Amino acid sequence: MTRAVIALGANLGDRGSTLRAAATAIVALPGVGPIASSHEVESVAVTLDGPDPTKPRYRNAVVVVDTDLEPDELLDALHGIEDEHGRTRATRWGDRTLDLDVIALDDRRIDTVTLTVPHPHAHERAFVLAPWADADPAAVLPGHGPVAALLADLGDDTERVDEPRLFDQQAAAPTADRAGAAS
Ligand code: A4P
Ligand code: MG
Repeated sequence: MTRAVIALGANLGDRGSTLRAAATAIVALPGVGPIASSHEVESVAVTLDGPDPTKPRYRNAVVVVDTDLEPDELLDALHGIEDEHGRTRATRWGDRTLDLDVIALDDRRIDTVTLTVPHPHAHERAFVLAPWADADPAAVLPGHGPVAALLADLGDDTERVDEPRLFDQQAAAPTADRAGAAS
């Protein structure tokens, strides 16, 4: 069983509904079970040229799940959910209805043509770190350290959206629970 951290993002369409539907679809995948989820945050679109206030703003969120899928199976399943929400891939870091990124898989390091884990930009993105720390305050980004400390150093430029978490919290302290279970 692997604990997987998945970041959700959208800046086209009904972003909140899409993130909620995607979170529901992720935990409904065979071999995937819910652990925790964040509230949504909003932030300016980051493009390959930097932050761009003329682009539609993003909604982002994070879900934490347990899975017995292999990493490439999980990625394929996430691409399937993106496709169901009309995702197109015209421009790298371009506008999108739904983006699902694998942020971490336990403390595994993966670097293949199709999958890099931990996600190479996670440590420098408040729109990933803020919802991750919200879902799991004790989370640690492998190779970088505690997520809450990374966010404090970086500065949080996201705005919390006044809506419930993507799904009900299953465990109060996802990381602490796991540490306890392992000892
Ligand atoms: N891939 C490799 N590693 C991973 C991983 N850990 N998770 C490969 C998911 N995919 C991974 O992704 C391209 C390929 O990356 C996939 O086919 C997969 O095999 P893509 O989703 O088609 O393209 P992309 O998302 O445009 O590129 P990339 O480099 O994944 O961009 P990011 O990192 O997803 O950034 N601004 C705000 N405010 N909020 C955002 O959420 N997101 C992006 C996209 C840019 N700006 C943003 C946001
Ligand atoms: Mg992506």
